[in-house]
Amino acid sequence: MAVVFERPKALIDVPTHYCPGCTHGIVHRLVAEVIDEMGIEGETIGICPVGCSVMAYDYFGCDMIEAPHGRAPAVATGVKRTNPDKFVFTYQGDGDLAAIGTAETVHAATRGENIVIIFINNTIYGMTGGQMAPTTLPGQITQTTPFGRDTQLAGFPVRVCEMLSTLTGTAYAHRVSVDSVPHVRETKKAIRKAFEIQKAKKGFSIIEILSTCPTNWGLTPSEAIKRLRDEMIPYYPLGVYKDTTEEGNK
Ligand SMILES: Cc1ncc(C[n+]2csc(CCOP(=O)(O)OP(=O)(O)O)c2C)c(N)n1
Ligand code: SF4
Repeated sequence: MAVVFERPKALIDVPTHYCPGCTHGIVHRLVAEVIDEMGIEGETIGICPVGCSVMAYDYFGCDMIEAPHGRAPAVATGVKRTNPDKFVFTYQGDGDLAAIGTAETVHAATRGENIVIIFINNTIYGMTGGQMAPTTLPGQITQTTPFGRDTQLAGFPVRVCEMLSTLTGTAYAHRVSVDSVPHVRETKKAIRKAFEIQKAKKGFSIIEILSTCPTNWGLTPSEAIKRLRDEMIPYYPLGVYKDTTEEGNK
């Protein structure tokens, strides 16, 4: 019988700790599939964040390093500069990347570091129990915004791809989603393109992936997908924000 679906080799065959319906698992699979297809598992070094994906080093078969909270782009910078022939990626949540790690992210982008950032935007701090993140939507109820995010008090959500696309050092900034099969396929293509950009030594790539946190949103997995589609995508439009490999977009 023809095999139509199997676990990517770059993912270790262990159960993950992610909650049922959490889309971290989908994104892990896509990154692993790209590593398999490019045949680069032995040449890839991933940098884990602090957040729900802190233990991604237990799941990816390539070399993995744990960075202090928010510092993954700085660690990736050092790893890539000392190992320029390796593929280096970070895997970060929105608390890690857009709160405590804002400076590291912005400066790695503006330096044009030749790394790939996989950015999971689930509009909340998942690991610590559901506090407001910089990406929390206006009106969204979290543990620290029990009456909904008040923009007068807590400001407005950060649109990371839009912000980083203004920086000359950014080669590729693309926002995707994992709410449907076509969008999952598009996400994989974007991840592959980012790794190809690194291979071609063209610089900094960020793939922002709109994701779910059913546990801290207080929703079932299918309700969480619906929220992603109905509430997150309108606020965070999908698309390519910068692509210096395209003519006329430098
Ligand atoms: C220096 C430091 N400050 C705060 C924390 C607590 N902390 C752990 S994970 C986290 C936020 C994680 O949220 P996010 O990056 O959005 O990832 P998710 O868990 O949603 O995937 C925080 C604040 C910490 N571990 N270290
Ligand atoms: S707390 Fe949220 S982000 Fe973390 S594993 Fe559970 S569903 Fe996923």
